Amino acid sequence: MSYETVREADPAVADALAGERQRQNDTLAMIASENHVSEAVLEAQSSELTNKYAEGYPGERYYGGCAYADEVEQLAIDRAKELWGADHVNVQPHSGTQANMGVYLAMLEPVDRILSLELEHGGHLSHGHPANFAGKTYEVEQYHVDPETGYVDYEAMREQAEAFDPDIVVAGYSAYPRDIDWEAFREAADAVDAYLLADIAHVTGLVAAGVHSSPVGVADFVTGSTHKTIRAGRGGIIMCREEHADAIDAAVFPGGQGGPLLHNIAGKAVGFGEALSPEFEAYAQQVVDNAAALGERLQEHGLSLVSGGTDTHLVLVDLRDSHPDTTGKEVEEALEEAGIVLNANTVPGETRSPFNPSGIRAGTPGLTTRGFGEEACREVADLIVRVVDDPADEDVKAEVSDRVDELTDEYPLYD
Ligand code: DSN
Repeated sequence: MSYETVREADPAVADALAGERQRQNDTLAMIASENHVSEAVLEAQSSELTNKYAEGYPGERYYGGCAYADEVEQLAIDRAKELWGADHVNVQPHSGTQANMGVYLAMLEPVDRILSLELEHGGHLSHGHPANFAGKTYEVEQYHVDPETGYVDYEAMREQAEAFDPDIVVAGYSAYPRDIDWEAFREAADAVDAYLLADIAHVTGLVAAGVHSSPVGVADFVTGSTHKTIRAGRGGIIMCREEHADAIDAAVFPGGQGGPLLHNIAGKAVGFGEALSPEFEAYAQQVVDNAAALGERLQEHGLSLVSGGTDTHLVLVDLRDSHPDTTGKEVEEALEEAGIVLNANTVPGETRSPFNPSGIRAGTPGLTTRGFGEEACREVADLIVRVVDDPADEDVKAEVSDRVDELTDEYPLYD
């Protein structure tokens, strides 16, 4: 996409936009929640639908002039139903957090109880962190991963559910590298007559492609974001059975949001259309294969992975065993200087502050979109380890940066 018109109108913003495009082209995006959408999704997201108000749902709007808005939203809904096999889909949530908020608003009263995974064990703020509306509005208890294995401790979660008697159990995470036993959560929720919410924000694309187990049909509600592994327009989504459709729709609008962001919904529709192609299944499988290759090579270099590996698009490195004096933030900053962008992350049993935690999280969706395969990901692991071993060494960072330049030239992104 060219920013010529923006440049004429507003050079300062055009400089920043062009700078960001260059940054994405010239660096390796390994933040596990990020990806690179297609030019078609970019174009759809910047369409004139940004001008349109369309409170309501297709065919039932509170404004005139909604014919094309209806078409676009219905396409997004229909494609999402096909992708995930859901009975009912709401594509209006502005983000994954807004999607979770929609479910809570629909099904819970203030002070009702949420049982969810603790943030530093891989959970998400919107699952009930005290700093988030969910933690302020509901009574929250959190379950954990087993400190030995790094896997969700299903037995302890089940016992905790029985003791706490939650109204909703939340499964699905932001920094958890393993597949999820949705049925175990279903049983735990059923035993205490609670709803089950599966938040598949990170793995939407993997679930759609069948390379991660699906909670659709098992959980009462499935939420997600639409710009991570699924690589569509930015925002959120809620899926549920028909019996909850009206409650969910009313909770999203007018319950928690006003006008839908139809330009983003157009991007969702285009991205979902792309994800229905056989190529997307191959992409999702490659994302998982690449993460496995990345993780294995990091382990060969002596780094510890939480849970000992990955089934998904991400690896979570606990630096405390191999590099006890190095923090995740130091590594994040040094790697960014070298052109590899990932994030410092808390790890289970964290002993440092969340601002300077003991781990790093790395994902392969962005690299895979660029065309990286397993061999290239193994080389990226080698580059990461060179920097982890000595984050202050300027010569190492310069050498890694030179190699990143070659790789980004070899696997180009946007024109
Ligand atoms: N911020 C996202 C992540 O990085 O996992 C989740 O919302």
